[in-house]
Amino acid sequence: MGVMVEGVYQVDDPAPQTDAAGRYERAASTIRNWITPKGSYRPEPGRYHLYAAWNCPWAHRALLARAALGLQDAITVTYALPRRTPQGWVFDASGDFADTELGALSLHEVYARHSPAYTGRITVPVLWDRETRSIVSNESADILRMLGQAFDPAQRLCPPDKLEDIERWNALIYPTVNNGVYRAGFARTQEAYDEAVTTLFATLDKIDAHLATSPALVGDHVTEADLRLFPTLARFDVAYHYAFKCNIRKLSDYPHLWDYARALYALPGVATTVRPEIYKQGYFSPSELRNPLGIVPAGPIVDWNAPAQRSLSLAP
Ligand SMILES: N[C@@H](CCC(=O)N[C@@H](CS)C(=O)NCC(=O)O)C(=O)O
Repeated sequence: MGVMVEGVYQVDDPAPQTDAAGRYERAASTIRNWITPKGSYRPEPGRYHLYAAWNCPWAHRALLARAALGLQDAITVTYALPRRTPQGWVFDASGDFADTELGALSLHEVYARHSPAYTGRITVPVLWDRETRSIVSNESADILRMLGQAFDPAQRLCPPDKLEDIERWNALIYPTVNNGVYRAGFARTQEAYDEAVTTLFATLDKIDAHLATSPALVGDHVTEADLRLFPTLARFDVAYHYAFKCNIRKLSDYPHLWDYARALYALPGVATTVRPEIYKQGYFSPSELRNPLGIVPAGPIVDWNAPAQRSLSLAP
């Protein structure tokens, strides 16, 4: 993937993504505006458009918020082709991967429409505002939070009285699990990998123990914390376990975590956001470091439709 400097897309990415000890470091998001009732970006159905990619777990957060809150009609989506190209994320001219909003052929064109002098990485998800013709945000955590705040008067994904617990789980799960799988997969030294994989499984063990007695991460109902964990779980056995060497255990080896993951999958709308075959194609696409021949493995077969013992829903 390349990077944009002063509005010019550079195919060769000069930015180092690992530190001196070989640890992977994710670049900070660059555009972080917020939808608010009285600001420039107001919560109006039909006003916003999401740029996503099926294989991206960060974009998956935004797709989950949209599905869980029933915002499919209020917020439209364009999906980038789920593979890496020298031009970064790209779109087809027509079909399932066409940009129905701006007719762009690459995501860097969308960033350039937002700001002709844009400098930074070209990442999904992007929340685009049709009215001001600008990007509201390219930070998935903010998009998930703001969709819940702006489009759900009941604030079910992040109830104020649960905020502290939600933030506590988020603060543990982001570095060790969501980004932890990348820290394992993109590590450039044995030590960096060992550190990432150990902390990843320590957190998964802890969550599994918690879910033995708690239906969801925070109490009985689904919150933002669950929607942030789910994208990593959805990709775990088909992608991270093998492609990123996160193989101490599989998700399906964890009795409670696996039951909980299937209960989240069974929430209305969630299954439509999960594409295991696309995850495989994406994570096993040719990579000089990780998969030079680009051969995509056949398995494992993961049965997401096996009924869960618990049933989960958003708060009433
Ligand atoms: N902070 C961003 C990270 C998003 C991100 O890293 N997306 C990846 C895809 S999974 C991407 O677009 N990478 C392209 C690049 O870094 O050049 C967020 O959470 O929204």
